[in-house]
Amino acid sequence: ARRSADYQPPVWSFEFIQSLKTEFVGEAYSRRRDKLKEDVRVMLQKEVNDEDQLELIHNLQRLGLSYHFEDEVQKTLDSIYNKNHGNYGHKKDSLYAIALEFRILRQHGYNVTQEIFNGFRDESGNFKACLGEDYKGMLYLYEASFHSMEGESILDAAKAFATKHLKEYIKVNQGKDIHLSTLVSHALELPLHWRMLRMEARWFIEVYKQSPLVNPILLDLAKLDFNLVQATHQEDLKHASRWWKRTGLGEKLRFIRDRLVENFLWPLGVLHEPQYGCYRKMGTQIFALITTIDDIYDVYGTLDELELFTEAVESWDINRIETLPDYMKLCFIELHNSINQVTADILREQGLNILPYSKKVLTDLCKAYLLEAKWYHTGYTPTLQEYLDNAMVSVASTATLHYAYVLISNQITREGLECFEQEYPNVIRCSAMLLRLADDLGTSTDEMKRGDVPKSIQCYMNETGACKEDAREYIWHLIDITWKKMNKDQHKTSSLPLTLIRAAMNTGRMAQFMYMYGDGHSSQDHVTRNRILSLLVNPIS
Ligand code: F3P
Ligand code: MN
Ligand code: MN
Ligand code: MN
Ligand code: MN
Repeated sequence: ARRSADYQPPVWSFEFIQSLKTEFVGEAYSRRRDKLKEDVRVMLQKEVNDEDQLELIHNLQRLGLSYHFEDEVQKTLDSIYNKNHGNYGHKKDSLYAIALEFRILRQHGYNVTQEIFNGFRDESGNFKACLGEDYKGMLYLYEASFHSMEGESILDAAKAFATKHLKEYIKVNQGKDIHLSTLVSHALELPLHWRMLRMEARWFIEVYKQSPLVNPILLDLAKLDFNLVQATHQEDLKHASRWWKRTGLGEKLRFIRDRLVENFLWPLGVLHEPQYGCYRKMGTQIFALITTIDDIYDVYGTLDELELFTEAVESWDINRIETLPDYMKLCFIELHNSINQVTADILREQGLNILPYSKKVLTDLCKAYLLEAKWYHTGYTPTLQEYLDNAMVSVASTATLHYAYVLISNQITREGLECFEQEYPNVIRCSAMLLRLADDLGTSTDEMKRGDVPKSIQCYMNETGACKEDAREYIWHLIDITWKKMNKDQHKTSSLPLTLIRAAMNTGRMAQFMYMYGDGHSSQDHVTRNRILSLLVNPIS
């Protein structure tokens, strides 16, 4: 008997998606945006002290606008870094200002030491108790502490100290300063560094509107830009939805997750800027096909069928459809079609054949799926390490990032292509690990109910005898460590373009976003629905 996951039909119909439209298209709006951008550029030049400059850069980031000002921001940060580097001991700035400077500089790859916070610690090394009431300082110290690397004990202490005082603040001062309380609760739920950028921008624009210090020019630009970019996203989504409809996979394979819009959210979260439309359209195909194949391995397929599918992918021979059961044939052909199309585009444009690499990442993926299926069917529980070695491949981050790489690079190299095989560089490894750990936190309860291989939580419980709550806490601890490793290597992976490293980090953020309240990719609950409405349907007013 075949298993069933009882996935519900999609709530977003083809007709609804195709009917999406917005008034935010055309010359008049882009001219207005250009004018506002010019005003902000002048503002950036006019700010003279470091603190005000950094605060402006911080706001631009949170409002989703920094991509318009990359050169200006770089210049400003260069000058701040060159001026202050090495003299932190002499500066008498507030904790808030130091924490802000530290965070923004680290984010941009500058080498800033954790010792920058020494002035705020007493003789025994503890953060001075009197700082605990400086709530803005605590909030900024908290956010800064998530840019730490392994072994940075001052930052670990900073995180614990700030978290404690911010929790107290919420308990005692809730309601006194509504703006600050809102920011603090949001930060405690998930730090800025871990958040999905596009959703965060939408959220922050609403909060910024109510801010006592709102700058009307920034607010206008943020709203307009959000709406203009949303118009681009709607077109990308419509394009992807026409492809999905054409494949017929949603209608033919009733057991899969027919989740085109949710699959579109992944590439949207990975690279949302308007210029990556090509990646979003094609990337959605990859995410949707992978979700379909995952359901074949996890839910519907028998072990014998799964062996055949794995062999078909490895051979990349279209004639293999003869060996496959009917329900697999269409899926294999559509995988072939999409991958061959990407391959042809790149061969035409760059004269490079990526097929051997594509075949390899897909074969690795299917083999990882197959191993999980074997473990499930034999009732085997691996150790956590054994599970993770395979599960970081089966979560498909390496496969989707391979496609991100080939779809965004105009200079693909063999060295770059090799990053998605076996010896993954750290940023790729960490990205996969974040996706796997967050996915397990959000999906394993349902997976265990329907029958699936033990996931990280179950493996850990089995191995250590821990209870479920402790196991989940341990997984959060692994997420924390993984981010520290990511922070360390984010500026040191030279064979990959910076955009791809951003994509890897954003994949981690996207995972934490998708699985924050359960299985946001599959369940179609009100959380995901509302997010889709905010990101893709309703403009900001
Ligand atoms: C593989 C899946 C996902 C993981 C996320 C990856 C994407 C969207 C390509 C959606 F389809 O979820 P799932 O929980 O079933 O993955 P798993 O590896 O646990 O079966
Ligand atoms: Mn699955
Ligand atoms: Mn799976
Ligand atoms: Mn499985
Ligand atoms: Mn899962």
